[in-house]
Amino acid sequence: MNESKAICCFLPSRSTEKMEMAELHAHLNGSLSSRTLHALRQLQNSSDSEASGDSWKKCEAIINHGNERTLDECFQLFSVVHSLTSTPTAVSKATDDVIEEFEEDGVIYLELRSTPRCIDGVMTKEQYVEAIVKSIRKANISRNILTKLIVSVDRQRGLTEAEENVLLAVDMHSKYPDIVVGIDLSGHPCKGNIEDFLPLLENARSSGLKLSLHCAEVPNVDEVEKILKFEPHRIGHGTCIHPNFGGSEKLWNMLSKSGLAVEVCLTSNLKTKTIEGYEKSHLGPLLEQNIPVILSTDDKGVFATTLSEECRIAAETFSLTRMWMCEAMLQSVSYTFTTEDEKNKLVHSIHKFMNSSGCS
Ligand code: 6MZ
Repeated sequence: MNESKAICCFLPSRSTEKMEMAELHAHLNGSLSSRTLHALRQLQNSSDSEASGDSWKKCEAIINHGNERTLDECFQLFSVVHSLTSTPTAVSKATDDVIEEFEEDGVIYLELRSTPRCIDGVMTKEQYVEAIVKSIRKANISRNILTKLIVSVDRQRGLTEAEENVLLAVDMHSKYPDIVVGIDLSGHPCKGNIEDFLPLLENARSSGLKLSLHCAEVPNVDEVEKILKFEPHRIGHGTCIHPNFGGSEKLWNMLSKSGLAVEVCLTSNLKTKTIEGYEKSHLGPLLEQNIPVILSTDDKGVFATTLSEECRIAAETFSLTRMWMCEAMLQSVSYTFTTEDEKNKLVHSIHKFMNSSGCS
C-alpha cells in the first residue's frame, strides 16, 4: 500500500469493467436515492402522513441533493427520511433498492447498518430488523452481491434505547448469524457520553458481534482516547485524530500502533464541513502513515455519491493507481465481518477481476 504516491492511472488499463468493491460503512436511511424516496412517498400515499407538507418539502431538498450541509442540518434530514421508512414494507423496499444500487455500482460485498426503530401501532423494532434481514436474505440468493447487517446504536437517543438495540442485535445475531454480524455506534457526534455506551458494547462483543464505532468525526480528544483504548474492530471516519486535524500526537500514535482500519467517507466529511477539501483531508496522513483505510460512502443518498465516485475522488486527489485501489479493496475484505470462507470467495473474485483487467 506504500505506492500511494505513484502516478495516477486510475482509469482501467485494459478493461472497462467496473471495479469490484467492498462497502463497509453505509447507513441504510442515508443511502436512499431520489428514485427510492419518490417510490416510498408514493407507497405512503396518504395526505395525513408524517411525510406530507413541510416534511416532504424537506425531503425534496434531499432529492435535489448535492448540497453542503452542517452536521446539524444533516441530522434533521435523517428524521425526514425516517418518516418515509415507517412500515416494514417501506423498510424492505428501501433495503431492496439500496442493495440493488450498490450492486449496480460494482459493489460485491456490502455491510449495511441501520438503527432499529419502532412506530407505535405500526412496527416494532424486531419487525424493522426482520424486514431488513428478509430483503438481505432474498438478495443474497438472487444477486451478485453479498450483504450483511450491522445494527446501529444512536448515541443521541440515550441509554435505554441503546440497551434495547444491543439486546435486539444479540438476539438477531443468534437467530440470523449469517446476516446480523455487528454493532455500530453512530448518531450526532456531539450528543451522548461515550462512557455510558462502552459496557453495553462490550456485552455485544462477548456475544460474538463485531464492533465498528464512529470516532473523531469532530474533535474530541478524551472521547477518541477512550474509543481507541476500547479496541473496536474498526472505526468510522477517524477525521480528527491527527494533531493537524484537532487530535493529538498521542492519539495518532495510538491509532498507528493499533492496526485498526478507518472507514473513510470523504464526500460526507466535505459536505458536512468536517474537512476543508479533499486534498486537505485526513486521508493524506492516513495514507502516509500506512494506516489501513476503507473507502466508504456513509450516506450515498444524502451526500449524492457512490462508492466508485469515492474511489475516483481518492485516486485523483492522492494519485492512487488502479492497482492500489484493488489492493485497498482486498484489504477492506480482510476487515469485513464475514466468515473466512466468505472472505476467501471475495478475495478470489477481486483477484479474478484484477487479472482480467490487467491489474495484477
Ligand atoms: C454519525 C450518522 C451519520 O440508521 O436510520 N448516521 N451518524 N455520523 C454520520 N455522518 C454524516 N450518517 C448517518 O440511518 C440514518 C442514521 O445513521 C446515522 C444517524 O444516526 C442517522 O439517523 P439509519 O438507517
